[in-house]
Amino acid sequence: MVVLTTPSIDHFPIVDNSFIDPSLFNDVPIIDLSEPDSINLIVKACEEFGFFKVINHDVPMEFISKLESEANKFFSSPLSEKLKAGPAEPFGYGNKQIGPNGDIGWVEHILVPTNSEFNYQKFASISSLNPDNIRDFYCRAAVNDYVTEVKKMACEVLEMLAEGLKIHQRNVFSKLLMDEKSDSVFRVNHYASCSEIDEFNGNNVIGFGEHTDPQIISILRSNNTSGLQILLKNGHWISVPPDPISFFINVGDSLQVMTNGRFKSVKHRVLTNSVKSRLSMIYFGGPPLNEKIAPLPSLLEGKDSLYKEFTWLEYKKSAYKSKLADNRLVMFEKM
Ligand code: GA4
Repeated sequence: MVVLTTPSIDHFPIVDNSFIDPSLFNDVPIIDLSEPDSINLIVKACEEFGFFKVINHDVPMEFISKLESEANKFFSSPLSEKLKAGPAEPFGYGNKQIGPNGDIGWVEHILVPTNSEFNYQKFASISSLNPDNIRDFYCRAAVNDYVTEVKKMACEVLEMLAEGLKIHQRNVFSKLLMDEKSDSVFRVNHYASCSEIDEFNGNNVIGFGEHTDPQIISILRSNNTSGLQILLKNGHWISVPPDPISFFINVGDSLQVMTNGRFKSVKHRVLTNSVKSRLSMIYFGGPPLNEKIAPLPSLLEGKDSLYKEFTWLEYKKSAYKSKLADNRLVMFEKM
């Protein structure tokens, strides 16, 4: 039997509200996918913020709503049911624990692999996970329909980026997500409303601590509850107004490397809400494990690479040894 011990509320990381800029980030770059002129805007957004919002996408609202209702059903089911998805190692159900190195947050989540190559049986033999339970969530939750559409949109965005960067091969980034061995993952986070924040004089309990995403690109959709913040270059954390009919996209560490630092992988975090619960679903588009991650030659423009060469597997292994807030790219930077 899996025993899940959850840390007591006094051990949760909090944010001192006096350091938070109360204004909302109303200048979040908005990319209209039905607008051909958006290519330059998208490049600019990746350079300035590593973050933008996408509207007029073709992901059917019915897939989004179906998955949202399945996810709500899953998270409101008894703990004993949720535990059947297996402990998050890393795939499965996690409650308050983030990653294997002691990070905690006011969140429960489920993480599933997305590639067709993934062999549940083989995975089960190297972990304590029952493959039927996680496969059950995967099917029940209509993840497949949703992920197929979101991945299509992610590829479209990556192809616009390649074009905006004047890279000859338009699918240079998207082919990594399309590869049947692509190591992309899908996560649903549920942040229950956290009334305990009163004990901290109104300071917010952290749902998911500050971090950058290791992959190429992350596509996030949330319900109408706020909580997501991004770190601006001026060092201010700023709250992103929620928008359940749009997607928020951020540059991951791997795309930062492939563009030799021209695009920035944005630091972000999630604060809990005292009244409403937040549900977010994120598709993390990653390359195959054996893929070499290095700046694209056409983007070097005679300059040296800022990074030592590494494979995605090497990066991933080192990421799983790190703490959430660590800068995972430093050890791959050239002196
Ligand atoms: C952050 C982005 C994704 O949620 C994730 C996370 C992963 C995990 O929770 O298993 C990590 C974290 C994330 C980065 C550093 C390592 C790995 C927890 C952690 C401490 C699924 C991912 O790919 O990297």
